[in-house]
Amino acid sequence: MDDTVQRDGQRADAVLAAVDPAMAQILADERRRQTEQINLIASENTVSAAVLRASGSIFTNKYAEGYPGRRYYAGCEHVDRAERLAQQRARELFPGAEHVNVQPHSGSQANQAVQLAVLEPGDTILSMDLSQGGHLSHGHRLNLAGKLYRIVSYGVDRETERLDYDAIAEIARRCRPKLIIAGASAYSRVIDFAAFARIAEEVGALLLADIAHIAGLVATGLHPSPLPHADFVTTTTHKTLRGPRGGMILCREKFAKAIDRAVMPGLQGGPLCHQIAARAVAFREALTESFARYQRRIVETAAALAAALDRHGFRIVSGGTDNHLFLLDLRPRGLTGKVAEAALERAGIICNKNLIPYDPETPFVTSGIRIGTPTVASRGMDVDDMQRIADWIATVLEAPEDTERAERVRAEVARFAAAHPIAESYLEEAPVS
Ligand code: DSN
Repeated sequence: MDDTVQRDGQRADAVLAAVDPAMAQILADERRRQTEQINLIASENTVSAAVLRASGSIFTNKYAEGYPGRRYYAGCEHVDRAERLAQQRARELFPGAEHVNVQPHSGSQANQAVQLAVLEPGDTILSMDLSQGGHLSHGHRLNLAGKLYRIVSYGVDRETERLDYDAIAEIARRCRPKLIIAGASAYSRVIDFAAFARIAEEVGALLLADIAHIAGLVATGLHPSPLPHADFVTTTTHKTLRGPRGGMILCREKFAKAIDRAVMPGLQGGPLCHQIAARAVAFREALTESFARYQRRIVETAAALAAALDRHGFRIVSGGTDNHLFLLDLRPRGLTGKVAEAALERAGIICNKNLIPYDPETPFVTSGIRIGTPTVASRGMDVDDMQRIADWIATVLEAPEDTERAERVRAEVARFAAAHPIAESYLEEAPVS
């Protein structure tokens, strides 16, 4: 990393420590936690110093309700440039996107905006059930979507634990949805967006593809793109895409006005200009060969970790993974996700308890854990390292209440993690654009 960047960072840390020592300590502790632990949360990642810098930039001072060239505030000339840059790079990353809105504060708000743009209260949404791998904002009963719309759910096949497109088509014919949502937070297999589009066309529904989890894979061709097929594509920018926290919508031109209105003033006021700037930086990084190599490493390490855990006798839901994540079914071990998550955390291995398909447990207990490799791949851990991580997981889950064992593993994990520092830069060569 450039010395100037390092000095700037140290100066900013010193200023924070002088103004607010309590918060400076909390941030230092969190930095140490992230450095010493192995993070297997499928939806998290570690951003570059450049993304972090833009995210914590002077744009946090600016109000910019509206869109580039059409703001409700003066002084927006530089915000306009930043937002246009983010839009232009998003179009390059996802060819075929006719319109881009980079303002949603989150993936949930991106999904809400699509719903607000094209649905009336009471309209029917067909989406994947949260308990089968879907997302809250696709229509959970306690989410706004579940309160405003009639939600009909699809899930995975009980035997294969994969999407069954004939079964989904049958449900669609019966419920005649106005919107079908394809996309998941805990599904380890390829999603056939073309099949979803055929179903949507047959029943006269619009199609929303939520690619929050797999956006990096889609951008680099490792997962089929929904773009020729879906009317709307939503994503977060902080998962496999490795940007700052936030959301984004891509859509057909004919929906551009409705989407922009739904985001602002429909759901939000001022955009988070600093996060839009950071998104632009992340998109620039994502347009490189090194990012494509990184995405390949995510997929390869996920497959290697699943295979190594399988060799330890764990049951992998659906038998494996095609993407960045997979679910372990802990019922054969007599464990719950809650117990496993806590035991692994004591050993410095961070993952989240997760419902598995047809789970008999509640969402707060669960029968599974979700494991993903975006962060470990960012830290340069490779396929060979996955055997070691699987061995640690197996050791801990053999005796989840054994705190001495957890302590021993924790020390080994911390040494290993420290040897794979969180990178300051991911650019191994010049961006392609
Ligand atoms: N909560 C996110 C996840 O962990 O998958 C989805 O928004």
